[in-house]
Amino acid sequence: MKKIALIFGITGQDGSYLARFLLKKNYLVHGVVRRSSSINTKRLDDIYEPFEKKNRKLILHYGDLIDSSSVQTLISQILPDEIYNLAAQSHVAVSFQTPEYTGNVDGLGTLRILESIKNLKMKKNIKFYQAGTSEMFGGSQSKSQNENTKFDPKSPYAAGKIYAHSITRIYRDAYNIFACNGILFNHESPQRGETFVTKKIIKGLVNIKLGKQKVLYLGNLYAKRDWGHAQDYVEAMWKIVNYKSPEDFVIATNSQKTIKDFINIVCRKLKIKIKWKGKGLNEVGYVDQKRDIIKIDKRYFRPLEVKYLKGNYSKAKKLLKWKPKISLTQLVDDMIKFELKIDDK
Ligand code: NAP
Ligand code: F7E
Repeated sequence: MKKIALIFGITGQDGSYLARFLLKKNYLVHGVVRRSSSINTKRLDDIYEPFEKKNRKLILHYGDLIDSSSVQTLISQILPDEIYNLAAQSHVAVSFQTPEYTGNVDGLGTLRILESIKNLKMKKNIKFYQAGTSEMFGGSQSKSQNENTKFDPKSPYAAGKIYAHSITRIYRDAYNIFACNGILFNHESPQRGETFVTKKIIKGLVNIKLGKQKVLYLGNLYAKRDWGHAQDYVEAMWKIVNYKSPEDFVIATNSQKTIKDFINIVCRKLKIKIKWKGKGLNEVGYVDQKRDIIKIDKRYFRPLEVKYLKGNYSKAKKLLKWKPKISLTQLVDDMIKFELKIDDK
């Protein structure tokens, strides 16, 4: 019999990759879509199946993590084998502007799903995956972070995710639910949201290369991140849910770069000969002696910054036999190709 998966957050970057991954594994995939005034299923266009089609393999439903009635109704009607909670207000900077909403979706949203799973336990043992984040380590001073590293959140987003992480462990222990946390470090792809820094840099520099944009404005260039590819990371989610026992896993690449390193890699790929001068808010990236193409805008700094993240995925490597397959330079190539193709249309 086909396994049934339910994905909250199917319209996002990871949701769109996970849906494809599970369809390839012959799952029947249900996904929850938030009502929006404009179409928000763009990332699913090529796998979308119209309502009238018989034996659909991908079925979309309206729902919202802040509406417990829709969460309960969907879970009890679908009775999935596996639930992946990827839904979140996922932008760290925006979480400072919408802290209460972020806590409601990212923290309490997880509780709403777990309550439904608990209440249905007599009917079905539903497995649960919670999308945790390296942001929970925030101000960690450790050289690298693993499952035993102490949390030190630096944003309302990270605080909401720590609530979700903790409540997932509590429901696992208290009610014997197969509930697991992935603690994923940054992962990107052509489908990355346009306000995250990798996509913003690649889109901006491609536009500058094509003469469509003059300057790209950014914030802190010196934060260090551990960047992987979303395609690799959704495979890890599935492996976590299908491991013999419910556990928590760090998923990362074990390497890190600054934002400025990332810009330099993209410039090399695009054959933009960037040079740097100045410091702090006056730092600029320039070409042709004096044409500034990167400038700093203090609007993009956060009230608190997470300066240093570098994962250690040893546990996932040992127990799940998982490791990242796509390198950072391949990721950059993939993202650049996507931007150039879009521009051709
Ligand atoms: P994303 O592209 O921002 O997608 C978030 C998804 O959540 C979208 O489908 C969004 O719907 C949905 N959503 C937002 N609020 C909702 C609500 N109230 N009810 C139901 N759905 C809602 O994020 P992502 O990069 O794919 O990340 C997936 C998950 O992993 C998120 O939980 C994120 O916090 C976490 N995470 C991401 C990373 C990373 O580097 N990408 C790393 C660690 C953890 P719309 O399309 O309508 O906005
Ligand atoms: O920022 C700096 C910024 O917004 C990365 C989410 O998926 O990964 C993501 O969170 C760094 C930060 O990602 C700009 O200050 C400089 O230090 O791409 P980002 P994030 O905050 O790391 C984690 C793991 C998640 O869980 C989140 O959901 O880049 N930065 N200049 C900038 N960042 C942005 N967005 N825009 C700038 O102009």
